[in-house]
Amino acid sequence: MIAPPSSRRLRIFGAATVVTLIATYIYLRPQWQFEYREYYDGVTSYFSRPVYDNTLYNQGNEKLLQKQYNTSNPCARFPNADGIVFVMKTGATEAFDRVPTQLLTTMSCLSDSNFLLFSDMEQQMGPYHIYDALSGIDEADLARIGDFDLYRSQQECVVSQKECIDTTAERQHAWNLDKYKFLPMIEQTWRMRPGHDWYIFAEADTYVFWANMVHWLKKQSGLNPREKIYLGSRSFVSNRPFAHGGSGYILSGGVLKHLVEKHSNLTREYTQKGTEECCGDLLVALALDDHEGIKIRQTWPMINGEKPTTLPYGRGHWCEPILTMHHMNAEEISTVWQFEQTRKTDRVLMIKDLYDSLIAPKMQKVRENWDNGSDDVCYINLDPDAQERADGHARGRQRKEEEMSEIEKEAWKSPENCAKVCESELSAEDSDDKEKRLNRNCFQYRWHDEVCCTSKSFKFGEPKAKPADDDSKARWTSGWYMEGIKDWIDAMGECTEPAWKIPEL
Ligand SMILES: *[C@@H]1O[C@H](CO)[C@@H](O)[C@H](O)[C@H]1NC(C)=O
Ligand SMILES: *[C@@H]1O[C@H](CO)[C@@H](O)[C@H](O)[C@H]1NC(C)=O
Ligand SMILES: CC(=O)N[C@H]1CO[C@H](CO)[C@@H](O)[C@@H]1O
Repeated sequence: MIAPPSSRRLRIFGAATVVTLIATYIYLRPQWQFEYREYYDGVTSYFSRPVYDNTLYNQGNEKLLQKQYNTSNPCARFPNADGIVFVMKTGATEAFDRVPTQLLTTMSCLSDSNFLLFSDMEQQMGPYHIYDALSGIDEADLARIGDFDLYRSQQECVVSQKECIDTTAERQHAWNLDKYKFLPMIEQTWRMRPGHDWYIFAEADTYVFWANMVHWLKKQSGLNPREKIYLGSRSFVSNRPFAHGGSGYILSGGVLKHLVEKHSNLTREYTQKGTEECCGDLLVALALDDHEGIKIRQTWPMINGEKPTTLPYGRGHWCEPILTMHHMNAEEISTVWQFEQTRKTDRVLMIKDLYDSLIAPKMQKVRENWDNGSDDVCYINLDPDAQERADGHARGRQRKEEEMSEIEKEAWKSPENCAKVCESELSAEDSDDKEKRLNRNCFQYRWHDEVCCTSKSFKFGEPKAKPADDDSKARWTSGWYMEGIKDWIDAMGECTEPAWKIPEL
């Protein structure tokens, strides 16, 4: 049967239309996709609004912070970190609690070749790989040394670590395992990322101020990375100095190259030493001393073990730029990142800037059930019972009775009496002498159970549990002498130049 001409024409036309449509589709497809993407991006950014109210913007910091947080270009102010490798060490029992926030904030502008993640187990976190620092430990050592038991139970876990390991109960074991990671991690770092200028080693609760860090290492410090250099915040274990690990420490490419390439037995040697020593950061110092003959150069307070709420603001902690902080929980990391992102200035970030923007707006005269860490000078009821109840640290910081003023003698009696100690110290109106104003010794106090302690710096501190019975003696009361703090800040004036620390031996 032959179809009528009209229907045949229709079929030819139909076929031609289909071919044309396919050809047009193939031809236009990339553009369509591209346009679709742009349209999609426009829609998401319209609906998800990358500009928010800045939750840190408060009465008291309006001049310092932007009212809004524009999240659309987080890396705009991020420095060029070429030549720097950042190595973060964590543990399988904590990695998922701490690392994701770091990746979302401080590490979000580092390129993959700029950082490495190490733990005591190989894990994958989204697109990021966490390497097992202990993978190269000798089998015999693993079997022989009891500290590796946790390492094995982590690997034997067939569900998530949280379901196998009781993190609180295993805290000490996790700590004991931690020290064995340091030297193998240093070796693997050089093998995986050789030939860079600087290697920054830190932990998952360390905060790095990247703008300051890169500026200082590359431009300000005058340090030559081809020399053998070891920088950090100095601690001691039985008189042996080392860079405190949690604050972060820095090795030059020069020393790392020599240490790793010239000494093939480091992991075995310091696994054995690990059984005799407390901590891995100490082992690093021992290895550098034994094999390279170098010691830590003190870089504190720029490399710092405190955080905004525990920093002792005052002399030596004001115009100094800050490079790192420690004991930062995930929320605190996010907060400080947001602070860096919403500052109104690009000027070098000094310790005073943390106080001005994050702490000052929250300062008040008194806080109940609060510990502000006052512990420089203490006044305790001389009654033997009260002396017995006080902790050893406070007892050791008591002023001699014959050196006390009348106000100081009564300070232990109540929080109000304790507050008078700082108030009685020379105030601004009493002196035009700037040096005297800067030398103020009493900024804050804490009272608890007939113990009054004061501090020569001002710190914010943290809540302290309310006592079970409503015994007012058991309550922790903290207070700040706001006039004294204000007077000291006025006497300091503006920090015209950041007080960069020159690392010293
Ligand atoms: C947010 O930042 C982006 C990129 O820097 C800019 O294009 C945009 O205009 C900013 N938005 C607002 C509301 O300031
Ligand atoms: C490597 O170090 C271990 C532990 O200190 C030691 O027992 C061993 O003899 C060393 N091996 C070599 C080849 O030096
Ligand atoms: C800010 C500060 O130093 N806080 C301290 C308060 O006191 C406790 C001990 O009770 C310390 O652990 C904190 O570091």
